[in-house]
Amino acid sequence: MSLYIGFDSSTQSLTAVVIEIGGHDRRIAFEQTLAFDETLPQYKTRHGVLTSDEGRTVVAPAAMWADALDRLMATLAASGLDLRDIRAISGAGQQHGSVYVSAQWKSGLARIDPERAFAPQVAGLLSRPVSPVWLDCSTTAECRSLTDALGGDVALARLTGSRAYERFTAAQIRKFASREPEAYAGTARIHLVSSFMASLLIGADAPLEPGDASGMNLMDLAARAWSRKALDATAPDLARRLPPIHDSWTVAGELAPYWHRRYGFNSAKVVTWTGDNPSSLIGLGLHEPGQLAISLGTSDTVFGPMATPDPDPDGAGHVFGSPAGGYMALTCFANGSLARERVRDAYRLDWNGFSAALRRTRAGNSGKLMLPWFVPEITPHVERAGVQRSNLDESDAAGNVRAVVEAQAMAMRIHSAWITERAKTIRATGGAATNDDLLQVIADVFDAEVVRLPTTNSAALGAALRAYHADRLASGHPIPWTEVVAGFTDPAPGPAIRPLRKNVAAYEALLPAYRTFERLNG
Ligand code: XUL
Repeated sequence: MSLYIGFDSSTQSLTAVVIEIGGHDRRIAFEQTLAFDETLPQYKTRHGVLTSDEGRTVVAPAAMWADALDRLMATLAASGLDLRDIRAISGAGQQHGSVYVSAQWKSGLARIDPERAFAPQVAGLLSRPVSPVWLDCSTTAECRSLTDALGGDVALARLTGSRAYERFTAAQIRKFASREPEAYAGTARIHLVSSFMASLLIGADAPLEPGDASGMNLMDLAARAWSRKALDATAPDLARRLPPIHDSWTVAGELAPYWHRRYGFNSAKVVTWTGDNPSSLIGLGLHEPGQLAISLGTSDTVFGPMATPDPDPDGAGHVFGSPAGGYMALTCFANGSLARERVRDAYRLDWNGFSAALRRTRAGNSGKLMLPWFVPEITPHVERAGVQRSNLDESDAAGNVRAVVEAQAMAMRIHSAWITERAKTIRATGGAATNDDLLQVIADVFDAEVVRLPTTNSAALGAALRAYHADRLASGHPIPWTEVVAGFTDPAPGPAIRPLRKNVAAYEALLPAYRTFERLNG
């Protein structure tokens, strides 16, 4: 039996999924999530982040992520799994977020003391205690400067896969370097969440890989290497502060002595971590262009594999490197579960009540529309939060529930047409993918069958599968991706959610009105 651990360090939680592989026997042996707000209240986060009063600056304490890793490793060690069977570990991080560490980082990491608490020792190695995360939208001015320096939106998207985005790491680094030059000067390394977490596991500086590095506006996407032009336009002397970019299947190192001494782990390979969406691509078993997935998490994302790196002609979506090689296309919506929760809470519902409201109302919502921009929106680009309603009374609880879900599904359909015009099947993942009524709206709006996999933790599963793939490669027995994912990414038994003819027709009729409403306000 061999065990492979996959982590997902996401916005609101850290998840571990362990897969067990023995010949043709394959199963998920362990799955657990640690929610930051509840388990680590001392960091005072709400939904995993610290948000400024005006809502545009959004950060998280990097020490909290280290603390969560330490606790989940302790849970894994006590779970009854045979630690001697763990062959490799990998992970996924929320994309774009950056961690700033001092010149003591490398030597300090190697000397982390198993007799003392982990997180405070890591905190002592940071040059900036908080990390800007993907919800931050405070860098519009920096985006403009970068765009100008790199020849405009289209040129920047051709070079890096995306036009300049507030949450992307280049704009965040530029803001930090210009507003806090001393702290920038004291920063020896800038990690992404993914490479920071991998570094903690190996007790040394871990590399990046093309999947997550392509969320920075700094990587030449075709060359899979840093773009000197983009680096120069971002901040002084940036090249030496960034980790190297290696292949996604690179073994970053071995599990550090801290983990052996503190919790009794044996040696295991640690494979370079990637971003959460690229990891989900693997965890959902997507390998052919034309396939499509929807992830319903803190953010909602629509993504799929892509053969060539052709940027979104509308400039809203992104092309990332795929951790399996090749590329992936993605469109991201900031108002995902946060917006659904805001509507649920505004009408004092629980998720059952939310679903009941969906069942009580009809597809098309009698023309009642909402633009659910509870926080500034990424797609379409909306700088200031503000919910808009059309034909919809705020006091109409069920109407508002249906309106938020329909708006999200219609926005996803419109803004993912550049990825694939017609997907017959959509793979759904993320926390809200357990809700059949919500998935029915997606099936009807896309006129596509929606399937689920046995776990909604596809980013963590993808990480465990990447660990398996890299372990086979490193031991001289490589296997193709179809064989890596076999038995883990087949749709869950039970009926798929099929589009209902009359609902499909209702949305075909409503889509133009929604599109106009969005254009006028976005
Ligand atoms: C993708 C994005 C989000 C985060 C969420 O571009 O910003 O989906 O990766 O963790």
